[in-house]
Amino acid sequence: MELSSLPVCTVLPTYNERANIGPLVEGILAHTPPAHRVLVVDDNSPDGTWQVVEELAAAQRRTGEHRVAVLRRIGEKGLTSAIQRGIDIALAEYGAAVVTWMDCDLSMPPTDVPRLVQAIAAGADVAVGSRWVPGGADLAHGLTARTLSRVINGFAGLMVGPQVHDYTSGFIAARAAVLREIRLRGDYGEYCIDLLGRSLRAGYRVVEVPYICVPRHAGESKTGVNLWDYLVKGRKYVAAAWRVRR
Ligand SMILES: Nc1nc2c(ncn2[C@@H]2O[C@H](COP(=O)(O)OP(=O)(O)O)[C@@H](O)[C@H]2O)c(=O)[nH]1
Ligand SMILES: [Mg+2]
Repeated sequence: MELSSLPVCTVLPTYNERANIGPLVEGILAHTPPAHRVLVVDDNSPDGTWQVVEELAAAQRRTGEHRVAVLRRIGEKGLTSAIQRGIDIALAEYGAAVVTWMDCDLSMPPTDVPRLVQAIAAGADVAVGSRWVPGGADLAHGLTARTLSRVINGFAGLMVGPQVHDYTSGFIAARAAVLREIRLRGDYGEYCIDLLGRSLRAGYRVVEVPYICVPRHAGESKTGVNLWDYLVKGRKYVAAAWRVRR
C-alpha cells in the first residue's frame, strides 16, 4: 500500500495538556497525509484539554474533514489504560494498519511521527523513537534523570535484549498485528519495556528511530521532577524488565 494512503492513527493520551494539545494535533495533521487520524484520550482533565480538541474536531467537520477526535474518559484514569483504549478504537473503529503514540507535551516533535511510520512501511513491526542512539538526544532532562534512564536502559538491555537502547521511550509506532497480539500491561511508563520485550520475544522486528527529546512546552510533568519520583518510577521499570527477561 502507498504510504500516503496507509491508515494510521496517532493516539494522544492527555491529562492537563491544554496549552500543548492544539499545536501538537495541528503539527501532526500538517505533517501527515489525510489517511492519518488523531485520537486524543483525555481523562477529563480539569484544565479542559478535551474541550480544545472538541473545538478542533468541530472546526474540521465544518471543512468536511474527520481526522481528529477526542475520547473524554470520566471516572477512569491512567496512562497505560488510556493508550490501550485509544489503540482499541484505532483498530476496531478506524481500521488502522499502524498505531502511533507519544507524550503530548511537545517533548516529542510531531515532525518525527512520519519518520516512525516510514520505519514501519520499510518493514519494521514496531518503531521506537530513541534518545539513546546516534542522532538522538535528551535535552529535556537533567543529569540525574538522564543517568537514571541510562542505568535502567542498561539493565533492560541485559534482561530483554540489546536491540533497543531506549526501552522507556514512550514514542512508538506499531503494526496492527502486533497490537492485536500484545496488549499493554502496567499503569505508567513501564508498559513500554513490557511491550518491547514481548514484541522481541514474539519475533517481531523492532527498530529504533533517533529523535531529540526537548523540554516540555507548557504545564507540569506527571512523572515528577525530583529524585524520589524518579526512583519510584524506576523501580517499576526494573520490575517490568525483570518480568519480560529473556
Ligand atoms: N489520559 C491520560 N494521560 C496521562 C495520564 N498521566 C499522564 N498522561 C499523559 O502521558 C504523557 C506523559 O506524561 P508526562 O507528564 O509528559 O510524563 P514525563 O514525560 O515522564 O514527564 C503526557 O501526554 C500526559 O498528559 C493519565 O492518567 N491519563
Ligand atoms: Mg513528557
